[in-house]
Amino acid sequence: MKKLLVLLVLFLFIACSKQEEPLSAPIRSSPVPAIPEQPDNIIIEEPVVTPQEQVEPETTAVKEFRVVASQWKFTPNTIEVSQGDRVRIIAHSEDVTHGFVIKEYDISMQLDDNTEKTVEFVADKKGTFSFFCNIPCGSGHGGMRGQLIVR
Ligand SMILES: [Cu+2]
Repeated sequence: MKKLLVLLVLFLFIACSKQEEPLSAPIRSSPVPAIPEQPDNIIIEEPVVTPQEQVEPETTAVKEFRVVASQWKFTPNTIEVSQGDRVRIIAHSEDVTHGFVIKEYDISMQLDDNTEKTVEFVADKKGTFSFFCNIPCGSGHGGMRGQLIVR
């Protein structure tokens, strides 16, 4: 009888300890695979975001123009942009000191011989605007003009 009782107690003890194992086992196994899966997903999503960021600078790209001033003209003498464009004008003189002025955009640069000057602005006003030399540079100074066209 004692052996039977000992066996019964042992059986119950084993039965009870087996019930505890399945409870603790899933808790340990489930968080372990879940943690590496999440960082993997985040890493995969990040390169997808990067190409979208590369698209944005294209739409807000700067439209750059290089203007050469010389007696008595600007080359090119017409600059065409769209309203809202960010415009960069890099200008220099090939000979004597000239000016580069667009009154409506508050732009005024003195262009000394072979020294580049840069101005950047947003073409927010539509229309045709004259640019001209405002520094007396010789007999043709008065006709030294060009135009900025904002469509
Ligand atoms: Cu001039």
